[in-house]
Amino acid sequence: MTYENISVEQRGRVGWITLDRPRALNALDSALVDELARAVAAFDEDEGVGCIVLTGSERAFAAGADITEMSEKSARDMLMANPFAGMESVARARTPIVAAVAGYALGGGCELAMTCDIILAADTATFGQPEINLGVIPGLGGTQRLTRAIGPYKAAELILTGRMMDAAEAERAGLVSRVVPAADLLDEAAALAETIAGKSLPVVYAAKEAVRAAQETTLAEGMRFEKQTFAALFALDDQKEGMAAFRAKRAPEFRHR
Ligand code: CO8
Repeated sequence: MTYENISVEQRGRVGWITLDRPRALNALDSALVDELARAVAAFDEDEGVGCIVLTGSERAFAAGADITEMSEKSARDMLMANPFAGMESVARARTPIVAAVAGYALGGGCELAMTCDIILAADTATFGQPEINLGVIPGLGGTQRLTRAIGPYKAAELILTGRMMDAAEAERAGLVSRVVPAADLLDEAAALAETIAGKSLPVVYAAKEAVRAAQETTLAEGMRFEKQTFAALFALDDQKEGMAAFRAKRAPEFRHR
């Protein structure tokens, strides 16, 4: 597959997707989002890939949806032909996705990072939902995912004012799992992704799905889902291997698939 707005590479069991539209700070236009959706789907279908890293440039992970492309659209255009439908397929991926964020992650860029499972931030990262300054509100999950991630009061402040937060504040707020020096971001993301990709793939899928369920269901439903999934994993060779390895005091050798 050829891409114009992203670059794609597989290193071992990790799939790398780099947003590469520097002239617009990786702003998400429909062409970029389509390519991103295709690349994620291709890695997601490949059992040789156990984790995906999504990153941008040193200056910007993504500075939002493309304002130039959007500015003249009508309400009808936006309702009838969602140009960002591809974001939903990123959100649906079974494979865990690590967002490695340096520079701006604003608007749709922050929302794209929140579509991923883990957000690792360089100390240069800046997060925000500045749509209010454009006369709109977040439209790709910002009002929902940011609110669940950092709580309603801080999310309201950011969404109502358009204020940006730096990496340290984002980590304190719980949006970011870890902040690392910018120069180490890709190495840290690689190490994290390789660790995940070294686990049993069906168990990783199950763990991701269960954590996602916590965002979408009630506690009672989520607990039921977890209990069923936990029990079902005892049908896998990898459960037998993981527990046998523990008892034999050796490292497990998961079959991965
Ligand atoms: N869209 C299009 N072009 C952009 C965007 C963007 N979001 N962000 C930056 N660019 C372009 C600039 O226009 C500029 O282009 P040019 O050189 O041709 O003038 C180039 O990138 C470099 O940007 P700046 O010169 O502005 O760089 P600065 O370092 O001065 O500023 C900022 C960097 C602060 C990131 C600034 O560019 C900025 O504020 N960008 C816009 C951020 C923003 O408002 N993002 C939210 C967009 S709206 C959104 O994401 C809603 C998504 C919901 C969609 C729902 C659909 C159903």
